[in-house]
Amino acid sequence: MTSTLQILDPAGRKVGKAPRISKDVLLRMYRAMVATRAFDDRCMKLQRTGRIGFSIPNLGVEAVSVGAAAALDPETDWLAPSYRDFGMAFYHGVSVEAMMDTQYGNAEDNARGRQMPVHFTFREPIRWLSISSPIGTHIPHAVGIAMAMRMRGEKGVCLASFGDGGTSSCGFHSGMNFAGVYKAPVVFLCQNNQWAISCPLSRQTASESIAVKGEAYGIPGVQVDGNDILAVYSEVRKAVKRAREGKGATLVEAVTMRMGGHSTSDDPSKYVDPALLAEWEQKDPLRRFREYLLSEGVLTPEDVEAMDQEMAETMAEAARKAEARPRPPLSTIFTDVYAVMPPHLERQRDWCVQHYASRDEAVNEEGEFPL
Ligand SMILES: Cc1ncc(C[n+]2csc(CCOP(=O)(O)OP(=O)(O)O)c2C)c(N)n1
Ligand SMILES: [Mg+2]
Repeated sequence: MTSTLQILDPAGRKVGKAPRISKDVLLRMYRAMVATRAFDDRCMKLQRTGRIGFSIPNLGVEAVSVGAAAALDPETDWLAPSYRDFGMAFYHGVSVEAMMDTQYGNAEDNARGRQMPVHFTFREPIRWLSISSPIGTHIPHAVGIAMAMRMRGEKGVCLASFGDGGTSSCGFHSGMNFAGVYKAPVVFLCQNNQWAISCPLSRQTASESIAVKGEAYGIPGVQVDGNDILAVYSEVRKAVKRAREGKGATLVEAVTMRMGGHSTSDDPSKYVDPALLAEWEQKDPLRRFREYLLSEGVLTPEDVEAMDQEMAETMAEAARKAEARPRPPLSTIFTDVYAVMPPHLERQRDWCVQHYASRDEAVNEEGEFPL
């Protein structure tokens, strides 16, 4: 039987052996969780008021992303995250402005608006593989990154994060199998939030747990309480250490609950029992960690209030700035594919920009598209 590691109970009391973490890192973890919740809240409001097109609720799953991110070393490691991992970016110090630029798909967005909102890509402060919409395709990519690092003699580890639905993808099986055979320095993190859009876990797998699936590939699988950031951190840190020492991959299943919809295009009230949400609200990961930090004297009630206010203002300000930035010029849909653009693409680009300008569709000389 799979057992679930818990270090903090839902009231934030220590019930297991807490990993040694400095006060600075504990505070950094807490800040990243608060930032995630505030960013999520602002993005939901921006989408509901028609300012951005789309977002992915991260409510309730913050401890998984932040706890795992805190176990990685940005000097050496890679992240291959899912779209429900805002906390990984915040923990590693990605700026709120850079995140908001992607939400708006403006000219400063790293993907220049060619990805959907939430599909972040960053080169720094940590190497972050561009998020892919197809479920599970990034899992073998992560194994490939890990293998490449090993072949180059680098000490890095790659962490792939995916959902419970992702474990039914071909990418999950081929990635896990390859990593098992070759002992790739990779960590598989499954955010088991009970749903794949409206498909419940009971329809996703007949296995007793996700963690147990590791066994079939010769990979250790562990299950942690995903609303307990210390439990997530503790197991992912062990998995990272193992991978770095050349002992191969680990599958970490973090059991949590998606407290919002799948995306802003979803209406979970059609299929989620409110009683289930009420039950999980009692296990809220942010409140749990806050209670622990207050009881340990790492935080004061005044710090909590000041940080909540600071984050809400930071998110609103970043949204104002991102909204004021220009859209990417139309011509950029032709860039960033070839190092040297082939002549036929140059001709198509020139035709495209001139065509829209000639139709008087408010395209400026930069070719900015009238969305
Ligand atoms: C290959 C593929 N099939 C279907 C979809 C449609 N789709 C988008 S998200 C999603 C659910 C994924 O669930 P899970 O892996 O549990 O992640 P979660 O959204 O819960 O974080 C599905 C089916 C897709 N993007 N890619
Ligand atoms: Mg899921």
